[in-house]
Amino acid sequence: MDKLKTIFSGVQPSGNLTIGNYIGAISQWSELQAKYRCIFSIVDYHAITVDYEPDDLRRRILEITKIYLASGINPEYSIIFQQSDVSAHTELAWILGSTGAYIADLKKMTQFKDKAGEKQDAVSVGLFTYPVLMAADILLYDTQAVPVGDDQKQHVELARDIAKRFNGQYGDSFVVPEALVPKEGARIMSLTDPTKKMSKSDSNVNSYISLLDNIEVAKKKIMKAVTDSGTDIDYDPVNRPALANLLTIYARLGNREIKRLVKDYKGFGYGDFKKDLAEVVAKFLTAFQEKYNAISDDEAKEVLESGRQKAEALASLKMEKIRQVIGVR
Ligand code: ATP
Ligand code: LTN
Repeated sequence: MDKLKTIFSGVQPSGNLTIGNYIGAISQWSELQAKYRCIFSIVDYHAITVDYEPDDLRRRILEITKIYLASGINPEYSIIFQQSDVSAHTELAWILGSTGAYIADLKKMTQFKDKAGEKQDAVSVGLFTYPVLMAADILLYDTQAVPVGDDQKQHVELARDIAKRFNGQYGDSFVVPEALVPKEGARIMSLTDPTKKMSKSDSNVNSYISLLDNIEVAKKKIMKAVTDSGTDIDYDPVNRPALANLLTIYARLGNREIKRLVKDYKGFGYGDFKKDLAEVVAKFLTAFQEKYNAISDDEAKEVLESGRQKAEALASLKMEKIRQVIGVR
């Protein structure tokens, strides 16, 4: 029998998850779990690389666990666990940081450049070495594919390079992973500025729709979303990126094809389109939040504990091999 392909992905508990996170990453995951061995982590050690409040972090870890469950990730098929529960992640990150990862690579990372901005020397070392911990997350489980949004492709590429270098130096030890990016919706843009990606840490709350937003608030955000010049409904990401973004959201949350939407809205204007989109978003959020609210904290904690045991078992086997090949055993 073929060895089952392994899928690994994660989200940092660093803000209110948005429909961008859902469309770009999480919605793919539940589809994959029927066919592959899937491991989904709440990557809490990534979330401490920028300013945060410990109480918020604690609350968000459970919140994201519930969001995974409400998105259809089934703990009977998939492993759901908290990164800090399996210390092999930070151990392997140290090893990779000392072997396959180079400073020159990390300096090229767009996310680091964006987040550090002008003050590249005054941010935490963790923000800089963040992709090495991410590579450890992935490589630890012999992952073949990593379902993520477009912005994380570069980090997965780096994990590939790190794996190849390590394998070159110590012999075949890691599977070289690939990013799995959705064809449509890999980069949902901000509702207030279609040149920026929708981000849960944006200071302007109107730029994103959180999965847990109040329904009326979410509808207003859609109605207020910026649009391009023009009046008809057409899909043209280059010249009309704001409308293209709204069409993508409509298609993905409303289960419709963009081509079909463009046909259906022939003769209608932005106002009608946005009103319908607000309803599609409201319907999606209502159903999502109903599932989310039905999950208790205790249930989420149990899921994390059972995931911890499974992930720990896989990770400790792998670490034993890695310790041997690098010569500390
Ligand atoms: P932050 O802006 O706080 O860094 P984020 O919103 O980018 O956070 P992450 O935790 O970094 O969220 O990302 C979780 C997953 O969601 C990743 O796979 C990422 O590629 C995906 N993702 C994030 N934002 C978007 C977006 N706007 N469109 C599509 N996918 C996205
Ligand atoms: N950096 C990712 C979160 C992340 C991740 C991972 C994603 C950490 N480790 C491993 C996939 C696989 C982000 O979305 N910001």
